[in-house]
Amino acid sequence: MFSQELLNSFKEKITNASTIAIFGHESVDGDAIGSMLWLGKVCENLGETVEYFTTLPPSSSYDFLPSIDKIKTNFDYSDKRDLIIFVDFTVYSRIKKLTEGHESYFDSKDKLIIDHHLGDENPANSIVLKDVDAASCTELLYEICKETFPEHIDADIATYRYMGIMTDTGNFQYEQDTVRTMSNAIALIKIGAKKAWLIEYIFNNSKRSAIDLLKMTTPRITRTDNVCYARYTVQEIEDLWFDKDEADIMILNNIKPIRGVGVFAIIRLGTTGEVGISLRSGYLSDGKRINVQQIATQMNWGGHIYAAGARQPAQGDFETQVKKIVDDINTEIDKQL
Ligand SMILES: [Mn+2]
Repeated sequence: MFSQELLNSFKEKITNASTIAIFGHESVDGDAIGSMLWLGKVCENLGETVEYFTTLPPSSSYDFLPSIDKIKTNFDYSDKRDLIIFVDFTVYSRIKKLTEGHESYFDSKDKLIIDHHLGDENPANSIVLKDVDAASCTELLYEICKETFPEHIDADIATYRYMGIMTDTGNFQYEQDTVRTMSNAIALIKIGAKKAWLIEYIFNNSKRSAIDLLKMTTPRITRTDNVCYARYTVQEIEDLWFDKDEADIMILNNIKPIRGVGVFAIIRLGTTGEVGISLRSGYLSDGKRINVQQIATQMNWGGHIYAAGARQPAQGDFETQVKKIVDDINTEIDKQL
């Protein structure tokens, strides 16, 4: 846990601010959304003005959350904000669309950063609370908040925090310290976190066009050596009213239980000339697991040991690029075997 000094400065920064902008990383997930909305609610409870930003709108799978429409993608760089908070990421490049060309604006602002990702350099003028052993940023925020704003943990906030723990651990599959994560989850349930409601909307709420999505993507499922993968273009799935988060869950739910595969990958061609790659660690026949965080780091991004992501510019024919990516993943897997 953090030093009392660091916790005090966290509390001081938030208490003394009056206009706060909270940022979540690109392609916000349940953990980033949960972290933004709950920390924002604490600040709102303290009477502060809070705005919420990320680079792309959240997946429509989060539309059920009451405050989701508070998250905006257009930031106006005004001087009125006296505190900027990054949750679930550390470096500017994770919100590149908002920071590029505006580095001096962000450098000059007081920043609080709460994160659980490895290996990032801290930006100027920031107080950083980082614990890479935390299974989710919301879990970390819960532990920080218990020490700093215990009177502000209510059932709504507990629900946001539980959502982050639940989604980042794949509903308690990926945590590294189970006692820590389960203890935090139980504490949140006691405060009133709506577990059944979250499960209903996050895990059991797919659209009927999922049938067409599965018909399209299932024949494409391929295994090459230690990688099982599927590909799609974002245009294809948008035609079926899906976004990438929803599509990935549908596809991964079907292939991830398969034993004897090192890595599951979804490779998608975006509409803006980028190829995105989602990686999940499987179980090899001997039970060994591959560190996909390490693979993603070699491919330009990162994440966590059992779930990570990467991206690269689209180059030429998509299917040829997919095969090359799969070869690269297999090469990285071989280094770990
Ligand atoms: Mn996270």
